[in-house]
Amino acid sequence: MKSFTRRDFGKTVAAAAAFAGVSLPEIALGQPHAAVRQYPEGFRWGCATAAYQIEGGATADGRGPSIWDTFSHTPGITVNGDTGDVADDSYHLYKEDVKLLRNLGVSAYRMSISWSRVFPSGTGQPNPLGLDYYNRVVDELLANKITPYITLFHWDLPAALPGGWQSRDTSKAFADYAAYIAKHLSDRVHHFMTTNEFTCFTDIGYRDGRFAPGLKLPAAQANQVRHHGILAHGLGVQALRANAPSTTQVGLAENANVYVPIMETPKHIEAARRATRDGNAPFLATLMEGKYPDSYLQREGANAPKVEPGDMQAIGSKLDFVGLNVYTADYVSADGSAQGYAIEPRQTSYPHMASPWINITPECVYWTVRNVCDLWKPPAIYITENGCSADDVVTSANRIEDTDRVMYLRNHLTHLHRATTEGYPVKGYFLWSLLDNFEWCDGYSKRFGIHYVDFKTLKRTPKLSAEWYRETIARNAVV
Ligand code: PNW
Repeated sequence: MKSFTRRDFGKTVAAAAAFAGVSLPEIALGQPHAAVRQYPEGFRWGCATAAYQIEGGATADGRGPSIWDTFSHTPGITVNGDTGDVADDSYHLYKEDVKLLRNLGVSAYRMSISWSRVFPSGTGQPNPLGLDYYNRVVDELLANKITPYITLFHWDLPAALPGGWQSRDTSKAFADYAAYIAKHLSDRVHHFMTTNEFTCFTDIGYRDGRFAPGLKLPAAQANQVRHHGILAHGLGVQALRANAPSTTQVGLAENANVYVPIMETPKHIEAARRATRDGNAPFLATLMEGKYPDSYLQREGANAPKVEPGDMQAIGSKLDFVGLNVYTADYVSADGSAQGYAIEPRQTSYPHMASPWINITPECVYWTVRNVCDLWKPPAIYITENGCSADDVVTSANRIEDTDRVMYLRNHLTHLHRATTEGYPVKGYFLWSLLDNFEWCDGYSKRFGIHYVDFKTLKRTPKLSAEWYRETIARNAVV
């Protein structure tokens, strides 16, 4: 029997409409309705990765160890004892990865530099072979008309730096490293991000002990680690500005906690705004306001960080853009309390992606932009990461039909589209991630890529989500 097609359906609908004497809008007859979610001209579509998660080549050409090398090699830390020793071997296969980017049609690529590849001891003598690798990657991207966006620090702190982020000297070493990169790459790279996700390399690494270096410091010391993290960012901004052309765009990538009002009414919107300032007090709020919010200092009391003259001026350095990494959110409501909001409890039935922490909250991309813009009015915003893990299966036809990832992406880009129509200065979107990679403590057990990687052969295969993203980029609209 002949199957009933979409065209047949269109005819049936048209016939029914004609019978009823109504005229149908074009949309009902199978016209591409994506046009209603058209992104602004010049919107930048990209993919994101990070050095330790994709490069491998852990000891190649003089690279020094980072705290993630040490941590992942510690027995019992990562799933299956996985390490980033080989990862996707992008250190050797980078040309193949740039081809993947070109086939997607992206105009931008967010990548990070392994600090200990360039400065094996974190400071002092640079390793020219390490820098050469990034010269090759940047040149390959530019030859393919892809704009590089470079993150200077995505958690892989050189292991040789005494005391790591417990030491102020590390913030200064970061500034020297930033100056060196600016001197050598800013002729071709015009967008830099200082650090990636403060809470992950400070709190989770030094207070909770779940990420490298795996410490569980008491509050006063943990707050000082936070301070050194944001100080590194500030000194890094100054170093980039002093050593790169004045047109260079400087920002950061921050996983600001996101708060979505339970209903779009004035009182709940105000609750979400207040929660955004409180929930990001030690990091984004401090950077954007150039001082620690009073409420944060009061809350921390004697455990508040020690601040030296000049610190806050560096930390409050003006940014050209704020990059937001966003995966999920909390719902908040106005509750009449002094703080003005309550965070809604999460039911056990709330849906999530393969990583249990990615509760599916597609409104997060819209509200993170709106809350951040309403509070601090940055000149430009990028979504520097958005994406999800999924339990990908390779079919006998060698296809990966990751419809759940497509569902996640389509919904998030639909909500982000709204922010662009309301005039928020969203300039681009970087999908996490270009390819499956070393997902920190989850090792290779959680796949975030839109390209499947067979970790035995390192073969890359586009998933359905890669086809979907290519179509989205080609139309500059959600499809
Ligand atoms: C981000 N959490 O990290 C990182 O920037 C990426 O390196 C990482 O691969 C990606 O998100 C996916 O996880 C996070 O547990 C890791 O809340 C974990 C959390 C948040 C962000």
